[in-house]
Amino acid sequence: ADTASTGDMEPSEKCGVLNVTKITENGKKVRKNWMSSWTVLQGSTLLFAKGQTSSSSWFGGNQSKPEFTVDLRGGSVEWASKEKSSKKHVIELKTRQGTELLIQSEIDSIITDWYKALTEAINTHAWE
Ligand code: I3S
Repeated sequence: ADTASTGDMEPSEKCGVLNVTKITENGKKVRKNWMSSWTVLQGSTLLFAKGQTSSSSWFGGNQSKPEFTVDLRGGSVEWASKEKSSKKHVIELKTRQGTELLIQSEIDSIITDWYKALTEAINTHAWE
């Protein structure tokens, strides 16, 4: 039974390592390129830093340049269909600007938490 819920307060910032690929950019299909990325959700901004796997190096270190930033306002998230990826636990994120990303983790609980956090961020910042 799922009784031991820990998250009573949702933090405004969330970070962790996820697998990510763009599939569409400005409305045009692009070739998949899955990569492991240090991922930060801060307010309505989702930020990916390619190849970063530790928070300490990302914030303080030499390769601190964000690789890619997504504006979540007006975007949407849903679980990706099997046609979008053969991988398990894949989120499809669409932005208002016409960029589509797939976000994945092998770990069920991690991707479920991200799904909740992204949905919440989109809902919270929808009308800004
Ligand atoms: O949707 P696709 O084209 O089947 O995606 C797969 C390919 O991008 C593949 O790379 P290349 O065909 O460019 O070598 C990737 O290695 C796969 O991971 C992609 O599919 P999944 O189902 O893993 O998202």
